Amino acid sequence: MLDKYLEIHSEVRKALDNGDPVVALESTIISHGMPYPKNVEMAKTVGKIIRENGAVPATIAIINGVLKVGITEDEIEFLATSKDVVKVSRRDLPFVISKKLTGATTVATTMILANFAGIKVFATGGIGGVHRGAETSFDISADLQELANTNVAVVCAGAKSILDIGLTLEYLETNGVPVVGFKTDEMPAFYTRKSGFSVDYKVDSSMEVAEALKAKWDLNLKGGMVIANPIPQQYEMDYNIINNAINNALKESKENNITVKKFTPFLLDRIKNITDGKSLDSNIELVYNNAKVAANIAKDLSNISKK
Ligand code: PSU
Ligand code: MN
Repeated sequence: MLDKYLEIHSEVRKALDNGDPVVALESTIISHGMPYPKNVEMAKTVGKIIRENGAVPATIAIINGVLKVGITEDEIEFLATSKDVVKVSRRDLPFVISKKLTGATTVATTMILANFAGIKVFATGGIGGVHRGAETSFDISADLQELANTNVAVVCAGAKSILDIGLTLEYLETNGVPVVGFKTDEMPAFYTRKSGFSVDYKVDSSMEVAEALKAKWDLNLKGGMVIANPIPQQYEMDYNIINNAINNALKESKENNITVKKFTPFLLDRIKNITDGKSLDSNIELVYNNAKVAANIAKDLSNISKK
């Protein structure tokens, strides 16, 4: 039945059949998270980094209603330039398929499709979370419920402070999602290495993550894991500059009544302009850093699963 909807790239399928390491990548970051042409450059480079680190990249998207695991460079270019790409979360999937639309997958939807294909590890920039003011807006990203339910590990640079990081961590705890710091005790805040919040566990190697994932899934403890990997120091932003930019962007989003799907892309774009593009450069570098860690986790997981 799945075959009717799902198309797995031959190289990805071959790796999965052999139990070789594969890393999933999302496409919302391409279509809605970064401007052209940097989005294309980022998407291509991240694939290269995963290969250099011994895994096969699988960028996930929906093209004319077909769920694609592993897309071509032409398809990346299309997703990066077309204005008609839907931002697809779990609730959008049925209609994007039935109407044969083209869509970019969020963290939640990338996890769903990765899981359909049998991919266990996914690299991105940042996950969605509980937004500031969620007690009145109810704006909590569907990414968190997906992490609670779908068996895919997500390597990210923590949660941005456009979110309420404390509430995001509480939500994940309630839903049984481990949040681990990669070589850190502290939850990173995307553009900065520190947030003031602790993670549940500090890990010092990709093997430690792989062993914990294996135990989790051997025991059918359903759901994913957040591996929070701080941005490299040389690309980190100044705490005050980035937080001023975030606060200004939040104010503008209120004035312009930006909500729901448009909210995160609007904020990212405004923060980029307020910081003269510096936030975009940091964003790209942290994705590269996550790709490397994800490839290593995928390799270790593949090795211990083959034994
Ligand atoms: N954070 C980023 N860049 C992004 C996103 C988050 O720095 O592009 C995207 C991811 O695809 C994530 C989605 O899953 O935004 C969350 O959107 P929302 O808050 O609408 O659930
Ligand atoms: Mn939302």
